[in-house]
Amino acid sequence: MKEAIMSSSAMIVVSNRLPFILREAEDGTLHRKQCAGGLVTAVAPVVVESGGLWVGWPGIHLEDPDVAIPESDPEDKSPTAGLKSKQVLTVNFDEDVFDSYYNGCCNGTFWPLFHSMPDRAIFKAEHWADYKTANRLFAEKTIEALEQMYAEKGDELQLDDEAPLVWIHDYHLMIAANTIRQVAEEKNLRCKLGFFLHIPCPSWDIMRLFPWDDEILQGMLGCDMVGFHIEDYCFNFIDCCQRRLGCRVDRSNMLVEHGGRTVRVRALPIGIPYDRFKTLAASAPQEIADSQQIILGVDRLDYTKGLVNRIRAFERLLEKHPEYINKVTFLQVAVPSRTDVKVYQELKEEIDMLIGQVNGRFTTPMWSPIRYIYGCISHEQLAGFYRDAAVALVTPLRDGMNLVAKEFVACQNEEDPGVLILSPFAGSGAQMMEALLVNPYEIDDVAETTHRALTMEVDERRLRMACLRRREKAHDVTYWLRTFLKEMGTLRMEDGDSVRPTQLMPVSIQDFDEYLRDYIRPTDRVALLLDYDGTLAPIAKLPELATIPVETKRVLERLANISSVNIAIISGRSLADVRGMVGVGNITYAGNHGLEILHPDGTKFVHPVPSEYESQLGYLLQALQDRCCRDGAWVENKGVILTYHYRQVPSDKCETLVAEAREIFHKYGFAPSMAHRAIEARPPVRWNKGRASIYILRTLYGLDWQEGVRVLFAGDDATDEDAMRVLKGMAVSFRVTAMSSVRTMANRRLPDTDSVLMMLKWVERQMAAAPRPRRSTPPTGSSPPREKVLQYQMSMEEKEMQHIMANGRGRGRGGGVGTTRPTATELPTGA
Ligand code: ADQ
Repeated sequence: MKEAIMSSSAMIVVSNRLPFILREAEDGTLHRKQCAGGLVTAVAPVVVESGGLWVGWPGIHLEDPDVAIPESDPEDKSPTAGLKSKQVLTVNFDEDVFDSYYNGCCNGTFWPLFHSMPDRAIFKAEHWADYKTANRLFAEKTIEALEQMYAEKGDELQLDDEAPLVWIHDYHLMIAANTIRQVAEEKNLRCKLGFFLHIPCPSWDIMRLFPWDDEILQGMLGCDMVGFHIEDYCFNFIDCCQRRLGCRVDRSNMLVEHGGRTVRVRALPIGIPYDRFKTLAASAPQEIADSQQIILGVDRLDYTKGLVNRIRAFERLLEKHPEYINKVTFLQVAVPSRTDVKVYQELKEEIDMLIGQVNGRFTTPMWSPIRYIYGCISHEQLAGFYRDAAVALVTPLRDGMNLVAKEFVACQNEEDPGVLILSPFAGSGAQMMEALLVNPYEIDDVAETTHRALTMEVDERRLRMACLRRREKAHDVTYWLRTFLKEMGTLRMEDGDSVRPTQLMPVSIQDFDEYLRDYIRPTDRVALLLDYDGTLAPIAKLPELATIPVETKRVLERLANISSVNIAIISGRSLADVRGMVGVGNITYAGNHGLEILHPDGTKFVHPVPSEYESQLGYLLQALQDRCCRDGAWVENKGVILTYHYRQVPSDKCETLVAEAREIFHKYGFAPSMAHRAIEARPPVRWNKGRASIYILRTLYGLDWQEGVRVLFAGDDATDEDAMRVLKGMAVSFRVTAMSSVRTMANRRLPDTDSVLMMLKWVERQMAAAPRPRRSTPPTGSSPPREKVLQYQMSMEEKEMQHIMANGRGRGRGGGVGTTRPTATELPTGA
């Protein structure tokens, strides 16, 4: 086969099921059983020929998970026959977890939801938890597969081009990629990650019904490339990423920025092994009498496939065109599917009953209108049915692609072909436009279209079928694989091959036109609430090294001079520290996550902290210094907040050290707040960046600030989420993050501090468009304004907390409150 030659990488396929299932014989031995399905038909030959690996569930719960997988039967002619047992890695489950993951979440939630049938979807937190467990198990097994591949192929895989290609399939495994990526990076197992969704990707309106949709989207974005059957699904996905996650996207090049990477989104319409079906059709025995015209339906028995509507449409055809009685037969072949699920059992009963009704109503002594095969048939027999049918009714209510339509086309006789009737709600309906397209919900229309197909002149049939065949021959499964490899960058390129852009351009000022143009007009008053570290200044190894870029400082200075703009910088640093680091006049500074706020006019706000708190903090500091300041970890005392930094601790020592530190926090009565590779002790007061933001807005603009002020907030960590939550709906917020999976209340994500600079520049450009008087600026470096301290009234709750603190646990031994940390000059080489 050509496939293996074309790829420069070995391939690991990860799918819910292996391409065959295992069955136990009476004597207890295992054997393989083939099963029908789009994915297997398409991908198995590729893995076989390329000597790749396949990770999946074997179809039964094995008592011994290490039992040897049997080799295939020598008589086996299926696409998976050549797959050696050493190429297979099984994922094994606890039965209850599997049931909840597979029947509960995959088939009870995602299958109906992604097919835009939300009424049928069940949302349960337990199912979702088991889905996560299952995805983790698949990810772990994939890591084993990578290790096996590296052990066999050695260093050659380290080359960029040769890195193994991990191809994750379908809705069962939407959140496996991030775990694979993270562990593979830790273990230095280079690989490329691709995902393909075989079912439709629904619109944002439907996707958002799933309570954990952000985790699904971020899971898929863990890959380098995400593939769908058709462009419509790609645009739905891009839309979801933009609207739900706030990602920056490029629709024209189909790119999404997330977790500090650019993810390619591609339409890769699956094809069939065209030549194989053509050959099968040429030799398949004839089983249908020439005197009969056959209307054929072939499906898995599933509510998305529209079987009920199809049977009703056939009944309508016989009602309206009795001339077909005794002459036309509807042959429906249905593969049993998900037979242990109630809705599928009910569907089967409904179909049995409906077929009985129609047959009871129209059967004559020599003829019955519907023949119904409930079972799996061989591809050879299937090819014979396709070839001999006059009409194929492929009328799903919703379908990712639908391979039956393509297989039917491949099996046609060129001289006397049949007619394909196709639903526009299948992915294939978007491609195979020479078919007769019909809305499956319109029963009358389906009946009339079937009549039209049965009576279509041979010229028109030939013409339509020739176009359909040409496309399917050219865009067969090999072509699909080729486009996949090309998009993954593992195709050995030939003349004429070209690759579309794979990187988004860096964030520019124009990006903010789209985000903010409707929100901020030049005549508006604007409040900019900004975090410092990781937002205005790139994160550095030591706090004093995190300096503000000169350009950012200049823009802030100019913005601070515009009378309709107010800036507040709200940081976890102490007030004096953040003020010193930014060094721009005429703006509000808030330190210690807003516990201290200093306005440009000198008014100062200080949130009181419980009297016992400071001494308690002293004990904590001492204990941390004594026991946890090693391997590069150190403690920073910011007055009312204490931060334990472990940024420089080697990763293999981190876990133990962090656990020890957390224990000490708890021991002294502090809830450890996790920050960027740091743990903080904060006073037990209900005050955070959210409340501080509201306080600042109120002091700047008065109580009704929301009526006339446009607020922008930008921050990069969990403490900023407090502000984003409080300001939700009253501000546009940006989360600066390069992490692969982050839950955020922000409207948008930005990749880095440079993009925050672009946002500031956009505001400057926008506000500069309206002429207005400038503020008089205090000279840079002038002495700080005289401070007028505003007292804060402590609430009952805060008084209560103060009391708890004063009588609380963990009175350790005393110790001076001070700061110990390495200075910049003590940094290890290369820091
Ligand atoms: P399926 O929902 O399984 O696949 P489909 O594309 O129609 O749907 O593929 C069914 C396959 O099963 C075909 O190859 C067909 O030949 C075979 N088959 C059907 N009935 C059979 C029978 N009675 N005996 C033997 N074989 C039978 C999912 C998505 C689809 C998408 C595919 C591939 O739901 O939308 O097209 O994956 O991506």
